Amino acid sequence: MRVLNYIGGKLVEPVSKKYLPNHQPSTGMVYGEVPDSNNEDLELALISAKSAQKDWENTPAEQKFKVLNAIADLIDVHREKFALAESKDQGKPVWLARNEMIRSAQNFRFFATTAMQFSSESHAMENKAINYTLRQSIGVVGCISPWNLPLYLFSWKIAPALAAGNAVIAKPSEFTPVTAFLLSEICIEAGLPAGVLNIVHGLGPKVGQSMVEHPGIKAISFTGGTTTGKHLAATAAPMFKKLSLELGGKNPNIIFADADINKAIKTTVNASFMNQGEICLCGSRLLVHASIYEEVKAKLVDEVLKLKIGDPSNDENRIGAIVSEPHYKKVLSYLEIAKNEGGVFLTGGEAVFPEGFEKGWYIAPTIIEGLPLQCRTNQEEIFGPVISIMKFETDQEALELANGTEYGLAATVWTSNLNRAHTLAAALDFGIVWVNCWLLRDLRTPFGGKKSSGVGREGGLEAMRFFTEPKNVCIAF
Ligand code: TXE
Repeated sequence: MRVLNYIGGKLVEPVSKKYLPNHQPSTGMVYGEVPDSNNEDLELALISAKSAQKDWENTPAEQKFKVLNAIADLIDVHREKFALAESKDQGKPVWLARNEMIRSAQNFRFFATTAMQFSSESHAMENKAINYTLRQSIGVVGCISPWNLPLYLFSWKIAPALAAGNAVIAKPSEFTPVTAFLLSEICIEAGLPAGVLNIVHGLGPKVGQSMVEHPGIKAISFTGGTTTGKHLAATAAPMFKKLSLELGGKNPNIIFADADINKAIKTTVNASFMNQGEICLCGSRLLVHASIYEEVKAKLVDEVLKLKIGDPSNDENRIGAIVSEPHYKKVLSYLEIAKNEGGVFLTGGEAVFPEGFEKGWYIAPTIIEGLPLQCRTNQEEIFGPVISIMKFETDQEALELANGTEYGLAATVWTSNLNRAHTLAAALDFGIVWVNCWLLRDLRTPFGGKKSSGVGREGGLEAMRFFTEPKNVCIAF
């Protein structure tokens, strides 16, 4: 399949006519190509975005609602096609891709209604004056998204950016471009005005970097690795560009002795290994109270050994393929690091070669124990089907272990003690805390992390605030 750019309302080839190979992770084979866009493509996207932006900003909210809603409906109509494409492109099981397509449509639907509801504040000064805040569109904004939840995270950025009246230049990951391409076809069908959304495919360090450097793009919403995020921040800072960065995590999943252990284990299997562990919210450090450590360990190992790995199109498989060869090698290198650090492997620890898919990139779900907090396995984001399990004695120790990395994205706490839940929720140094659940998402809530997990928040009104500039108007009586 040949992916095309979406510029000025049309599907177009890159100016250079150069393409990059696109691989199917489950087989390791090249099955398509993606534009290797450069500055010329970006300039064309900018011209089209700039010429469309004011009209889009001034389009009545109800009309914006209708178009964004139509996009959502069309994703629903084509859900199976999208899910199959996402699974083929990313390596995730199709059953999981189906859920993500539902949520991608929900993102558009949610921000369609937000376009209708978004309002600003006014501040009256007794008898002197009234202030009101105009929330104006920024202009042309950039959205750069990763390969782990391709359409879901792409739509999570684009929908609010459009709802807030901006024109968007978006770059999906070069590893997983296909559903963004299918989305561009849908945008045409839904009647999104030409130029309002432009999708430019290509390499992060090339066309992605140009987007961040370009003074014509006034804000960048980025989800990806922390190293890339740091680089983006340094590039954008001299221009005082508005930035929202959703970066990596090393999330703790804490199980106390008073928890509903069976429920905690069931959810922990998902929290650890869903999407091959390639979700920034996955709990990669399992912290268990010493009194239940052996029980939790045994039950968890039991459950994880039941997880089937292989062909993502087979609904019986819970674990699919790792997204790309470089990432596969990176995860395997961390297994070596863990071995060298003295980690004991309770499950997995190696690549898997399912029958008929021997050239694909599969790694067995891996549980490691016996490593201290201060080691690379417990400090660095691996972003694969790998977790480390540690024990603690006191609440204070659990808190110190949980907070003891440079990351601060999400923490999960399993307890039936209300006091403990509230105390920890307040003390955990994370942007998101789940109590007795994981990945339970309400799209209205702020989403994002602290420390090296990023700056800014997405979700609900936070996203609308990011994609608008507040202007105070003070009118004296
Ligand atoms: O992501 P990159 P990579 C983590 C995970 C993973 C690591 C590296 O630990 O192993 O990051 O993954 C674009 N200017 N996460 O290197 O590079 C790129 O094209 C502008 C966590 O594959 O961050 C893609 O569209 N853009 C994460 C996007 O950035 C650039 C999800 C993300 O790619 C660019 C993915 C540049 N200089 C990886 N360089 C999460 N938080 O969910 C790259 N890009």
